[in-house]
Amino acid sequence: MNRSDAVDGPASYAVAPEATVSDATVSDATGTDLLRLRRAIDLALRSPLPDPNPRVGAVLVAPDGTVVGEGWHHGAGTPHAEIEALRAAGPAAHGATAYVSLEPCNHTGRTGPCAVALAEAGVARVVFAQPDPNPTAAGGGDTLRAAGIAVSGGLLATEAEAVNRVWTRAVRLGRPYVTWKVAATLDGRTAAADATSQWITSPAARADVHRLRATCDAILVGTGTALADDPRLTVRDAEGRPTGRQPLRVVLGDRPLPETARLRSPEAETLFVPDHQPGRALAQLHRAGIRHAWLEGGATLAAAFLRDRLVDEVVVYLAPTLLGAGRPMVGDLGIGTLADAVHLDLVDVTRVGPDLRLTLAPAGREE
Ligand code: AOF
Ligand code: ZN
Repeated sequence: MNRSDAVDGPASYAVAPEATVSDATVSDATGTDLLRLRRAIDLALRSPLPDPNPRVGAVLVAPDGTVVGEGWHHGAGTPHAEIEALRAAGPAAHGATAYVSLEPCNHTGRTGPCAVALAEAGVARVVFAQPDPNPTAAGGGDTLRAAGIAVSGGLLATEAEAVNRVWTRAVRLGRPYVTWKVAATLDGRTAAADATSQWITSPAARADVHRLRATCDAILVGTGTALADDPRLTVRDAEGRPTGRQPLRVVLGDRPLPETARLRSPEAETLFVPDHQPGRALAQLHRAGIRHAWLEGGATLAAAFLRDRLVDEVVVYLAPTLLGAGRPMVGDLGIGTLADAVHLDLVDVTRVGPDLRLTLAPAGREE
């Protein structure tokens, strides 16, 4: 597996697992278990992104070591990875060991509980990686144990969690993971004094933005920026044509947009959220299945999210240019003295054409 593909966003770090697993369960595992589980994690990478549901893979192995079934989740509303693998295995699932990248679910949601399906298929043992952080679905490991099935949980949990870095944090917080993206000059300007703002960064940096936008469920913009810049906020190719599935465009604020606004174009869906309170707006988006929100503008909206500690990641494209005057990168944060500065940890620095892409995370953030 290409490690850089393992994470579901630009950052190359993994979030530490919250649930701890006793040494007893992990020490039951063998080297073969690790190989099989790695295969399940590789299969999880085939699951679609973005999606309201996690990316999950499963492998069923007969007692003689033959792989009898594999599966991965194809997106919200479709069968879970375990069910895909059970269907592929048929009767051969009896007596097999199931390797799953996420703890089998315990609930009836869009589909039935996988823990019960595995037990009914006669699986002898279950090895899973990441414990399920979703309170509604967790507890599958205990259900399987109660059914007399041997269970090992938590192996390769950090690796499995990296595949669902954004989903995991969103589920724990009950709100979308927020990436604030900004493109600025070296002196932190996003527009010149006359308000011209196209194009501060290079075509290479803009292509990179479109690649990352495509991994998000929604793109957020304030009405101020929507009125000033008339953005399209779509995912486009180098020729400017919209490509494939488009993230939901979310316009936050109560200033009306003209009928001719590009955000009203049919090339992508747009949701208007007049609520001024970012926390409530995010809760509404979470209920709508949005797990990754990409915050694009502008300075006032970004400041509101930062003040409310609702930014999980910052992606800054820095152009090697100076303006000396013009629109600032971020609005008033209510900070009067250096001691109150917002600190960010630098997670990644990548050169993109003539520009730099910095990926940062709020310092000292609790997971
Ligand atoms: C998945 N795919 O392969 C597994 C999941 O909305 P539902 O009913 O499909 O349930 C989603 C929850 O089920 C999800 O949040 C996670 O906790 C659990 N396991 N989900 O979408 C899978 N194994
Ligand atoms: Zn399930």
